[in-house]
Amino acid sequence: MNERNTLFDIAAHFVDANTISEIKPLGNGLINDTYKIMTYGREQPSYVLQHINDKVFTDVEMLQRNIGIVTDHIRRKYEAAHVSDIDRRVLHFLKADNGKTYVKEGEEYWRVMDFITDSVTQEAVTPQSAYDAGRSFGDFEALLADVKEPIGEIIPNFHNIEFRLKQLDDAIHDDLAGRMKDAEVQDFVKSIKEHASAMCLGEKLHREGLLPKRICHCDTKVNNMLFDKQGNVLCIIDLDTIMPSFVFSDFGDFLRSAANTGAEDDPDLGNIHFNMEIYRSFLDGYLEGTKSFLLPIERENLPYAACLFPYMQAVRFFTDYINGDTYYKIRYPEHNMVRTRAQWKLFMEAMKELKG
Ligand code: GN1
Ligand code: MG
Repeated sequence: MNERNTLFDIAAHFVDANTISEIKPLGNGLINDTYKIMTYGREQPSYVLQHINDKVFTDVEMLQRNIGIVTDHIRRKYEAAHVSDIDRRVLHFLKADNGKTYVKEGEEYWRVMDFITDSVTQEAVTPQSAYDAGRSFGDFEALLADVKEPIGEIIPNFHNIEFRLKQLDDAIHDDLAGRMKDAEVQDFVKSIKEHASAMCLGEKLHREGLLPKRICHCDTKVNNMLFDKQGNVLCIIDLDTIMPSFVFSDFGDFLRSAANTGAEDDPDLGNIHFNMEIYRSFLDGYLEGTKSFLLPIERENLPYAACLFPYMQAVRFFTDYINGDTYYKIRYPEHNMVRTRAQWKLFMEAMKELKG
């Protein structure tokens, strides 16, 4: 069977196949493969078909249940508040002929959602869009503050820095790729350890009962928001990593990409600084969005969160480097080491601005 037929057959579990004119690739995500479903008589896509990466998201049933709980909850609140244009403000996943929001074909999992009309994504962050992002991710958490159903931890310990440091220790011990003899690697181990105890503050506060977990997005990037043609935020997308976490996840991880003046894997460390204008705009929007629930302990530690995420990402890239590059896709042999250096530089810059 060719790919066209396969995709049509899969889509047919969700929509009337006679209405479909074409199915074409959409976007460039690294985790899931995404397609747009075109139907007769419409210029814009009608639906989005997605292949779910079940190597990363091993419990697809939990994944789709989490997303269903969250999107239903937001929709109900919008309806109660008579928000206009709800179908463009919250994702909607279609039920397949098996009654679920996903199907399993062979060994592969698939899902379909409505395409949000007249929407665009943005890649660059301006102070205005940083404010809007802070407001939108803050609003998103506020909307989910009273979800009653349990949301599963879809990737256990995803943003637990103590766990990530333990993974690093294991990698150092196993030295699977023989990379531990390198002097730079040894230096990084030392530098990471020097900051470990300060960076584990969140986990410590949680154990002491002072810091709650809340339902967070856990992949806050500017390209995980849809905007209308006028540049207003419509909707938060990429809901796969929604799970209980500290609010630090959504705050810190957004700034890790948005406030970096260089690239995540910039080989030229001179490009990498921490942009305080973006930080302040995002902070303003986030505090506005979360004012109904954010505790003082959370608010006071937002600068810590902005330092924690480059640190955690450096630890994760570095661990993968020592393990011989098994998790992140790399484009060249030293890529994970280049990423480690770049995230470490960003960590140092954030520390200088926020803790210095
Ligand atoms: C992965 O593929 P992407 O960019 O959505 C990773 C994030 C990292 C990011 C670093 C499930 O996200 O946690 O911050 O790479 N997602 C997962 O670029 O591990
Ligand atoms: Mg993602």
